[in-house]
Amino acid sequence: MAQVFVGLGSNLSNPVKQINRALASLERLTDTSVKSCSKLYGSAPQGPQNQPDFVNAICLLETLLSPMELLSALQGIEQTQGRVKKRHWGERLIDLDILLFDNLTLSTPELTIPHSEVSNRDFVLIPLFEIAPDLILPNQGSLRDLIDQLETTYLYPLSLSTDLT
Ligand code: ROI
Repeated sequence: MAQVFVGLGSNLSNPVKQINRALASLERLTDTSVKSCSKLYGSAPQGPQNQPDFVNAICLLETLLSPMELLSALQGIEQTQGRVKKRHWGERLIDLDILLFDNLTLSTPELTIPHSEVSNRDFVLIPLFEIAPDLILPNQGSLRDLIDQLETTYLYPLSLSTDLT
């Protein structure tokens, strides 16, 4: 079983509902189970500022799927849920990213693991810290140090948990 951290983000059409729908779909994936989930966080948009705040969360999966199989499963969930990509770094209904896949490093045109933006995104690092405080990232050191290096954070807990926690 591989341990995989997946990031969830949404800033359109009731983001909390979108995140919970995606989590329910993750629970139904073959050969995969959802082990834990962070709380939901509100976060100021990275990229263009003239879009709604995001809701972000992280969950830990255990899976027998390969990275590419998991990627296409996540893309399937995004498609069924109705992913709309309006502009680069713009608003989205649901975004599911493979952040870490065991200690694997992988760089192909389709998939980069660890996700290239993990180490500088507060909306990834802080929810990740909530469920895996002792995590060491391949080639990037400890999660704790990465968080210490964040300059500012624009993250606020939503005092809501996912339907699964
Ligand atoms: N900004 C925040 N705060 N959260 C996201 O999930 C997110 N996702 C993105 C871009 C548009 C880069 N900005 C984001 O893809």
